Amino acid sequence: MSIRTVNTRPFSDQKPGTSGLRKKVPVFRQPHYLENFVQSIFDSISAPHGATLVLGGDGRFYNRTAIQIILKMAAANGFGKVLVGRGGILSTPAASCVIRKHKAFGGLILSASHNPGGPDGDFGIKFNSGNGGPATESVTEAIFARSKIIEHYRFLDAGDVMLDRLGETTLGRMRVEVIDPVADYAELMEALFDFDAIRAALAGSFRIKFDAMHAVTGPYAREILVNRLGAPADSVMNAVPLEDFGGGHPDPNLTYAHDLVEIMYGADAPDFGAASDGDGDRNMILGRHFFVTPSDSLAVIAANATLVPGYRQGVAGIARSMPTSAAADRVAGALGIPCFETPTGWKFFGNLMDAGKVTLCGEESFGTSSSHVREKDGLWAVLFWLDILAVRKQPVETIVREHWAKYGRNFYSRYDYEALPTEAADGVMQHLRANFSSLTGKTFGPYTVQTCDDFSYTDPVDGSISKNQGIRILFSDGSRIIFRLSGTGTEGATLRVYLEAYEADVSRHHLDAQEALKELIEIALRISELQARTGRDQPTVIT
Ligand code: VG1
Ligand code: CO
Repeated sequence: MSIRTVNTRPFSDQKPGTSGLRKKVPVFRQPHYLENFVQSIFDSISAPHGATLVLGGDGRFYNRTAIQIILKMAAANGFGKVLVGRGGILSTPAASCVIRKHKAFGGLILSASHNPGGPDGDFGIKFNSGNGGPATESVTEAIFARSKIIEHYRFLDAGDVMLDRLGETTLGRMRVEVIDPVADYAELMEALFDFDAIRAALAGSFRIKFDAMHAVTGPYAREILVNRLGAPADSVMNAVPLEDFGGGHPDPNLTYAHDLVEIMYGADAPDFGAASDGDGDRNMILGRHFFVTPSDSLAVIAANATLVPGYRQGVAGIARSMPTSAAADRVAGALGIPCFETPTGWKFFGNLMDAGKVTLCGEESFGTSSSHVREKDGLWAVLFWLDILAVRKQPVETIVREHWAKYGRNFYSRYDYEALPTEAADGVMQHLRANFSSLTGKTFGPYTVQTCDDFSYTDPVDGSISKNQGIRILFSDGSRIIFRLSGTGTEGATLRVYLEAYEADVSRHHLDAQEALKELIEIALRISELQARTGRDQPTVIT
């Protein structure tokens, strides 16, 4: 076994996006491509000799190959130990949990989240720090800078590591421990939630359906919901993880989780339905014939947090990404706790949680979590809802309607225009940037523009500034239209339009969100000239 220094040439396209580096599998399979990026990470994070690394992914195509390459590179770069999930599997929240629990220096998570997988699908990789959270912007920028000038990487010539049996082996001087990917995570969940209460509910007439979408949460959901909480085995559907997610799009929303949606809107629907994404960090919550928007879910969780053992002492603060609706702000206001508004992406929540400023955080993109880890956490959100339901013993719909009656309803929707030509998407954003200042004071039907800006965030903990995080058009009644370019797509550009309208009047809470937001949608299209500039009449996905 010998360590080789391999000569290489940089690629120019390894800029990490919202959640690490995401590319098509054929891009990752180019000679030296993965190796260059991994070495750029190792060169940028100053891990001490002998440090421990956590490694795992969502099991998609190329996961196993990438794990073997990374193990050999970690050994050649002086790591002392790697904790790797059995079969190369770790959901994103479980990886965060393992990094924290075992006090690792950091971890590498292999995932392209909800993007489709397979030989022509997507793959991704990101580095998480010792707090269990995605690397901050300064670290990801250093990795990108390094990737542009890299000339060598280090590699240990050795045979592959057996990933399917638990236990310890060595690779050169480095120890490799294959761990149960579920155990640490399941133990943490038991510490936070009242498993007895949930078990009692499930032993009665309360029925649930969880859709793992053939992605990583299958084994986690089986262990927690079925083995530990006693739900019938068929409560978990599409539970076997597949390298291509069964050809599906493992994105838990009303469009892609259609199997579950049909069940939850059908005759004899269960009381509670939920789904998670490719890497297990997203969640969708459904009641019988009822959809809970992710923004409302965060607000309901915050308002009911003290019903749950792990949050009995209360919530220090809430953080939400800028495009997420202000429903959580109203709960924070009522509780007298701060609410922070951050740019999109989980990396911005880490500093706030490390500093003890927030307990709960969430994004409109089906992400919710707390300071128990430093990632969003799909099953955690499901268990939080199950615990609330077990205590309150009311249907999901009643809980949400009561919430709206008390705090008002934030109608919300997101329109995604995927795979646009980059110039067309950039053109819309440039047009908006050039013109938004002239909108102030203008009136469109019942809406008057109060201010417009390009969102900029100053981290309250380290003072770092993130600019150009999305165009905001803010109306005097609290309604908002936001335009933002996605940082996770792998094909052309994706333009997201976020729409929100606040409604205090209970007699209007029954309205359909699309109906309630109709005028705002028209205003958004008019202001942005989106249809003319992109040639698209309809969005690809509406959530
Ligand atoms: C999207 C979402 C964002 C989320 C990110 C990663 O980013 O909008 O809220 O944090 O995906 O989610 P973008 O830049 O495409 O809008 V996932 O489940 O990778 O882990
Ligand atoms: Co994800």
